[in-house]
Amino acid sequence: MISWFVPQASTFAADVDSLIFLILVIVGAWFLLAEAVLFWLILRFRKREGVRSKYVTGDVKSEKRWVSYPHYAVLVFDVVIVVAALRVWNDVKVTDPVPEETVRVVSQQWAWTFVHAGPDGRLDTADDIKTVDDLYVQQNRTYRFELHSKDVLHSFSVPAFRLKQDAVPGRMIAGWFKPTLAGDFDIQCAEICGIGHGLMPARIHVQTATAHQEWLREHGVMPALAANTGAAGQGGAR
Ligand SMILES: [Cu+2]
Repeated sequence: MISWFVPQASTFAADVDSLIFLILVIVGAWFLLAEAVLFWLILRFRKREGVRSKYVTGDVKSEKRWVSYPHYAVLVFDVVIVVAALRVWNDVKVTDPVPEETVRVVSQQWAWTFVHAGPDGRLDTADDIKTVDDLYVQQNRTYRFELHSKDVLHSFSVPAFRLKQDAVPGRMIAGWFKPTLAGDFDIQCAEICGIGHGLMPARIHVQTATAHQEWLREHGVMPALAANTGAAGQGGAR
């Protein structure tokens, strides 16, 4: 249902959506039932001529059941939600797949800098490609990201991937994603980070293998050339 509004563009997007849908169904069903009972009671026991209201203390067992039985049912459904949530958590946060490439994501007030590994596939080498506010990745490739912040708390959020990770100054936080859908998707900061917080949108460009190779050829500096010219990852890649 969420995919009507935001496409599912990563391997775990559908799992996150299913979890949210499960919670919606369980919580929604209980909400509707509770409201129906509430309104039925209001109408059934409304004010009537000659009928005095009763003071119910709720300490009789037959009355307490109205609280305890629904409570037990809520606990059972809580367990269902926790088990489903832990399965998704385990897949997304605990068992990281082996990455095919690593990108560095650096947040600051108020922009995103991305460091691509370049043609050699390794970070911190002469052929790294730096871009600002545009992240280029290849479809169906597993990426590890290393998230940093230069100043305050930010949050790296890619709604189409169902991915959100806080960036904490002084720490490197790693995560992963595998884009499944080619296209351009929003990146937004999801943590209030100052007056320009709303002004730090970025884009992630998920490219097909051919298009991504083309992009690398256009922007990547071959290591040998970079060593000669000292042009390591300099500009031109926006
Ligand atoms: Cu921010």
